[in-house]
Amino acid sequence: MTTTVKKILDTIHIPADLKKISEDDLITVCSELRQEIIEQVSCNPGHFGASLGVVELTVALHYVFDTPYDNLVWDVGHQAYGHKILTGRREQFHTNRKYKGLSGFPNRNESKYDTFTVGHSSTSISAALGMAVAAQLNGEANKKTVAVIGDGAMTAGLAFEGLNNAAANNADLLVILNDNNMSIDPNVGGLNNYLLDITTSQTYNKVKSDVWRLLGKFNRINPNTRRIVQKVENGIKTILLKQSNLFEALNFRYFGPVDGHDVNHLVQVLKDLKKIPGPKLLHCITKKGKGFKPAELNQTYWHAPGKFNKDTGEILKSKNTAPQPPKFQHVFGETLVELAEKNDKIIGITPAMPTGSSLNIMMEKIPHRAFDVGIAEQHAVTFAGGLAAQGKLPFCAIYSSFMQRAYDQLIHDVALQNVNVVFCIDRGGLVGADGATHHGVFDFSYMRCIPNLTIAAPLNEIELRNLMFTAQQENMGAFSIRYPRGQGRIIDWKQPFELLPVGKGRQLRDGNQLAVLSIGAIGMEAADAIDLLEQENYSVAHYDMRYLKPIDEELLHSVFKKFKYIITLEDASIVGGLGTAVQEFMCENGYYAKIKRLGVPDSWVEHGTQQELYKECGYDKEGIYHSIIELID
Ligand SMILES: Cc1ncc(C[n+]2csc(CCOP(=O)(O)OP(=O)(O)O)c2C)c(N)n1
Repeated sequence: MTTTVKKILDTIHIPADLKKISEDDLITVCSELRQEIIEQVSCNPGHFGASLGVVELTVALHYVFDTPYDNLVWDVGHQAYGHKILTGRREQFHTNRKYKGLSGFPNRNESKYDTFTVGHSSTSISAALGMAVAAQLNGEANKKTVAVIGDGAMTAGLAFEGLNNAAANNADLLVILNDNNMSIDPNVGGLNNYLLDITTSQTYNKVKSDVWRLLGKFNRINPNTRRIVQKVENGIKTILLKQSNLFEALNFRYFGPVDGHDVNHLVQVLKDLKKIPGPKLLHCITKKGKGFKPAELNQTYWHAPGKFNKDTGEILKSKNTAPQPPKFQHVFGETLVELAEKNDKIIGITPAMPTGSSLNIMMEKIPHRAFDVGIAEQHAVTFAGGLAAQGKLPFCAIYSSFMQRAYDQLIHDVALQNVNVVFCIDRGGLVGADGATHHGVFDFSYMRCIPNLTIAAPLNEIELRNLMFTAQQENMGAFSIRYPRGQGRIIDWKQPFELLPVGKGRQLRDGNQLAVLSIGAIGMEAADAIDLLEQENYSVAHYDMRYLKPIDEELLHSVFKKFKYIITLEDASIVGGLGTAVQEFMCENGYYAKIKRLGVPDSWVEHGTQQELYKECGYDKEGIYHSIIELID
């Protein structure tokens, strides 16, 4: 007979249940929660190391604070799996990141415990401050607000804007700095060095202990004298700590560093901090991947691994050993090095995504010309503007959805300066499991209105190489090349470079009943649909526009002269992109055709596989096939 031992975790459905557990049992709860995350993510892949690193913090926070009345705000939200499991979602957790399942990030539509929908980094301090000020205005003096932010996310300007404003507001806000000395890749920059220094610095710790020793002495003298010297004492403390602590200098009370894996100590510290009003920061030291050795040892890989064996950590690879086409990201990374070796003006820039974007290839081969600037998209773009103003040619690799952060910099610091910067817009289109926060569907629309910006999107890996080759020619100005997440289709992608004239599209297939005008790699779905239609004796023409701006007007004149039915196809919002551009052209030139625009509708698309989402939006192969037939018949 087998007996199953009931876990304490089985008794916890919501944080109120957790509060019934004795403090002595919290270590066991943490160990069970950690095991649960390992088991779940091993067979249903998602973010991993970050959630393991905050298990103790998660338990301590829900133990001490009265969530959801108190506001708990997670930064980025990729570390919130433990939070999800403790807040009523353990049973559904196997649906994490799947179509119609749980979101991989905190989401306000999913749970009242998710106070803010996230996915992009560094929003937590500002959002939490907003909540704390709202509580103040509502007269809810007992309502507490906590933001949990990683050392990587803390490198963004937005985080500092929040800190700066919080100090000015004197709001009741606790910021927990979850410092694991890692972003996805190793964290970089002055702040990272500072945090390392503060953790290990003898100067800082000496100043701190001198202050406390001083205070201890004062506390032993008689009460009257003590009152008099209290002010002096506070003054000394303030001066000494402010001189040596960045957060104290910003008017935050700084506590720590503390061991973020000692759950009992965390509980005590949080209980104490709950009683202290005003802005305060608790510096916790944690280890990314804590409790799963392979994840502790290779933290970048285990940020978001595929399926793995939960006991051994062995990665479960697909059994298909046939050669695979590369990811677009890989083609970008290799091609950039190839170009940079010949063109010494080229500089590579990534805001905190060296591995994800493959800029790490250049960082390894030509380190002095490749920069990881931290989670700082705005800075990345203006930094590129500065480099370009001095004659360099920056290739700025930024994910489409993160580029949203740097809109003004794109306009003001690059396009308006009339300098040469190449934007390699990665993860363009629907990205899949990361969902609404990460879909790169707005770039065509938000870029198309910017004067002099060239906007291109390759159909395949060879075209990506050729567009990169074209963009680094003399005086190309600001040049955006966007490509999707994931694999292309061409194994033999390393072909000799070819110049692709700016503003020129091409005909992929002739036909006479209807024309499909596509841009980007999604054109391959159209090609598949047209293959099927051809077998059924339909005659459909296919044009790859290549450039959204300048758009190929000559090509469009010839299309409108010939066709009465047109489908535009883009893996992007239909508001303002290719479809809109084609309609504008039609109206301005007095043509008439029946146009169906395929792309992302004007609504939020959640998570799922890319294919599931293309289907939902009507532009997978079948969707395109049916749209064509509907229009013709
Ligand atoms: C604006 C933005 N840029 C980039 C990312 C991609 N990203 C997700 S998590 C992460 C690292 C965050 O590091 P940290 O805050 O230290 O958390 P950790 O993973 O170390 O726990 C990055 C760069 C993002 N989510 N948002």
